[in-house]
Formats: sequence, C-alpha cells, structure tokens
Amino acid sequence: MALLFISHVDSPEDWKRAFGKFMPSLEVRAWPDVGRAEDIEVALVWRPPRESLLNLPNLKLIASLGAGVDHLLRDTLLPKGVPVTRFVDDDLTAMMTEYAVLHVLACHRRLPEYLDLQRRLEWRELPQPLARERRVGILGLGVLGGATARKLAEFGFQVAGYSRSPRSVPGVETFHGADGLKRILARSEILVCLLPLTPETEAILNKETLGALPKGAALINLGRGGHLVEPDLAALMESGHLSAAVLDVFRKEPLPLESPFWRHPRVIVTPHVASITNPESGARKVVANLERVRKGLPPQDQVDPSVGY
Ligand code: NDP
Ligand code: OXD
Repeated sequence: MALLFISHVDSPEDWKRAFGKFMPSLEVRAWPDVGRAEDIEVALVWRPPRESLLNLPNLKLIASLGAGVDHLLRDTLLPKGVPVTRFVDDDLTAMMTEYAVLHVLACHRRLPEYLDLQRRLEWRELPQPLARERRVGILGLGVLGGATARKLAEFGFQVAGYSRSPRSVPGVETFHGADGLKRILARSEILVCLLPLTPETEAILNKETLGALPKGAALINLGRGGHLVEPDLAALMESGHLSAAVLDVFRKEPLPLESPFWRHPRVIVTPHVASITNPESGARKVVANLERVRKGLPPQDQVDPSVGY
C-alpha cells in the first residue's frame, strides 16, 4: 500500500527517508504522481489541491502536516467517512513555546522599540516594568497556547488565556466566551494569538479587538494570517495605540513585497517558522495512526471538521 504526500513547502525526500525508517513497506508517492489510485491508504498533506483527495477508494486516513487544519478543511473536498488528523507533537510544542517566549520577552523588554531607536541613532531609556507587573494574554489555550502560557507563568508574568470552553491552567487566569474576550483584551499588554483559524476566529484581530488592548500594547500573531485584519493593525501602529507587532503568519504567504510590514520599524516579520513539523516525529505519528485505523481503531489527534479544529 502507499502514502500520498502533498505539500508545496515540505520536501518529499525527507519524509520518504523518515517513513523508510518506521514503515519500510509503505511506498511514499509525491503529488501529482499518484500512480494506481487503489494503492493509496493514507494521505499526508499541506494545502492539498481541491479535488486531490477524492477518488482514492482505499483511503483510510488523512493526516495534516500541520497542527492547524484550516488549510485542509476550508478549500479541499474531503471524502466522507475518512478520519482527518492534525499534528500534535512534543517537538512542535517545544519549538512554538521557544518562539513565543522569545518574542514575549522581546516585547516585554521593548526590543522592537530599542531597535527603532538604534536605527535613528537615539540613546534613550524607556520605562521598564518587571515581569510580575506585565500582563500577557494568550488567545487559544490548547496544546500550543497552554504550553506557552505555562512557560510564561514561570517567568513571573501575569498570564491570562482565552479558549472556547472553560479551561484551567495552573498559574494562569482563564477566560472564555464573548465577555471573556473583552476582559482578556482589556488587560493584555502583550497579546499572543495561538488560535486555530475557523469561521468563528476569522478576522478576530481587528480594529475593535486590537483597539481594546491597553495603549502601547504589542501583538504577536502565531496562529494564522486570517486572524488578523492587516490594515487595522497598520492603522493602530500608525496612531501609536500599539507599540510593536511580531507576525509569523499572513493572509498571503510569502508576504507580498508591497506589504508595509516588511519595512515597518517596529514590526518583526518571520516566514511562518514559529514551529516546524519534524519528519522523524511526524512519520512516527502517521505510522502509529495508520496501524490504528488498519485495526479499526480511531486515530489519535482526530479533528472534528464541523468544529474546524
Ligand atoms: P488546539 O486545537 O490544541 O487549541 C486551540 C485552542 O483555541 C483551544 O484552547 C480552543 O478552545 C481555542 N479556540 C478555538 N476556537 C475558539 C474560539 N472561537 N474562541 C476562543 N477560543 C477558541 O490547537 P494548537 O494549540 O495545537 O494550535 C493552535 C494553532 O496554532 C493552529 O491551529 C495553527 O493555526 C497555529 N500554528 C502555527 C504555527 C506556526 O508556525 N506559526 C505552527 C503550529 C500551529 P477549547 O480549549 O475550548 O477547545
Ligand atoms: C502548523 C503550521 O499548523 O506550521 O503546524 O502552521
């Protein structure tokens, strides 16, 4: 049997090597070379073309190459009854917490503002609160947001988190629901977005919500570009309401050259690299799930397409 690999950003060769280690009998075929459609038992995908997963009569599992599945649930026609999994992995979580902590510390210590002062040859000290005086908010308290919140609480920050359903995280004040969103925004001097992109969270970072942050707040968007209304952020940076932004994800990737964020002195742009799926741990997960579905068991980390994450 065979695995169909579809991604325009990941190297099929790295994944072939990794599957060779964990399930040498599984042939890895890279899109568009599907070969005999009947052979395909599992598809491992990132932004697959709209109809690429149809007409595979023996498909038992669709595995997302990412933790987020918006790329799959929004634009792809999914065959009925085939489970869809997302990528949940300790290495992915560790990389994300590193990235989030790095940039929360940078915003806390006002690094984007100091870099701007450096460019202007200005030697000037800015007021600096202690970590225990700094209020950080995390939108999304799932695998990645929860781990990030816990790590930030260890630094002594006043951390709050926001989720769809009520959650409890030691050392973290938690909010949920529409009223909860207002309350977390009103208190967050540094806001980190680690939400999945769903119809409910599309454009959640807009002029009203970002405008509800305290003056001088910083935004760190690590979820998806679709969470942010980019012109609203640009306007709030321009007016001085927001002091800095770190953006790893964009509506259009690669970020178009005409985007004002490339050249903004207090915006840090990175090319969707906050956390990266590792082929070794990814292949191990896919193989374990394939073995489960072959036995008629549900795979781990299955998503509910009706909820969107
Ligand atoms: P999880 O599914 O584990 O967690 C999602 C969290 O968001 C949950 O706490 C969930 O609430 C909350 N949530 C979902 N919908 C809403 C809503 N409408 N209102 C409030 N809260 C909501 O996801 P992960 O933590 O694993 O990943 C989060 C996202 O991070 C991914 O979907 C992906 O977009 C992004 N990502 C980005 C990467 C990058 O490199 N930039 C790398 C990896 C992921 P509840 O707890 O109630 O279910
Ligand atoms: C993911 C991502 O969802 O890399 O894992 O964005």
